[in-house]
Amino acid sequence: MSPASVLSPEEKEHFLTHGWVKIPNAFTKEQAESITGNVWTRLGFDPNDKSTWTRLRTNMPHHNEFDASQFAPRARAAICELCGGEDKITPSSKYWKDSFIVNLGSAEGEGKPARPQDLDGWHVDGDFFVHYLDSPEQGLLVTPLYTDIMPHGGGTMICPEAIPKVAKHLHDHPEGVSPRYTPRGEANFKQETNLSWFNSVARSCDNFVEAAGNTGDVYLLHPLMLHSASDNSRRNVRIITNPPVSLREPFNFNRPDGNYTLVEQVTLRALGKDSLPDWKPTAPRESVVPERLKVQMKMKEDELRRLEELKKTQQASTQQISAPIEMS
Ligand SMILES: O=C(O)CCC(=O)C(=O)O
Ligand SMILES: [Fe+2]
Repeated sequence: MSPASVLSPEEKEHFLTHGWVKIPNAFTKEQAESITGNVWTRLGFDPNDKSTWTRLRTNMPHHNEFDASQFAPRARAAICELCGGEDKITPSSKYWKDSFIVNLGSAEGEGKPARPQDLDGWHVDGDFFVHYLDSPEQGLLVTPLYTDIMPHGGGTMICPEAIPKVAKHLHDHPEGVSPRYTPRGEANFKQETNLSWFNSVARSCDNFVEAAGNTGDVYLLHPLMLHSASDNSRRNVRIITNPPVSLREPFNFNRPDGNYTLVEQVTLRALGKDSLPDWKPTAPRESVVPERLKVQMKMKEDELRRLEELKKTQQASTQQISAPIEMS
């Protein structure tokens, strides 16, 4: 028996039509703060002095992980439902991490939000594998909000209108494309330089949605959702993560019983097909080592040093307070 649906009929329809759905209040502000409490020490910035905010955006490494089914049970149940049940998802996908993606914006951009078409960070997630239409490595894109995000406050910009264009590219390239969508065999497949394919798709679109909301909201996005970091023109700290959901098996677009998962249904709709009996990858699945990992390893060393320094300062001040008063 399949478990009871956690998504309402309207939420399911919204996902099928737009490729995303927002689960409101999936965890509390207190829970968020219990995870983000040391973020400023980790960043090495002063929350009250913007001149110390020397990076617009930071994709941080992780120190801790926690069980999403306890932390945000409704979001976790919705993830399972969109992917066709818990048994379709790898066990490690249950764990969310404190690998924060912090958007602080820039002094020049304060009060001046950019047009979505002018953003230059458009991409589809999955910098660690060669992409095929049925790739299991990225089954869904998940975005929990760890701070309130107002419009123009640095919410991830998403482009539901691009899903058919992204799906067609993958359908037309069964030989696989690089993480930046260069087809295998073309120059730059191995040595990629920029996000030009994605950025030009975004420039051809008119409809964009900002993933704004309240602390504890969780956005669930189709894995082929084109998205970009946006300008945080308000400069209130914006913290999210993108916990990956990977599948045990590739997506299946040829189910004789027609029992497609909701994510598979979105892909098929985007291609204007009921099924894809003849489509299959024509080259092996392959992993890619992203540059991001090297950057994050160095960042983690720096974060650990700052956390250690803070601990020592706190210990020293506790000792001072509890030291006996010396009488002369
Ligand atoms: O910072 C954001 O809003 C988006 C980040 C993102 O898409 C990524 O790191 O892959
Ligand atoms: Fe992303």
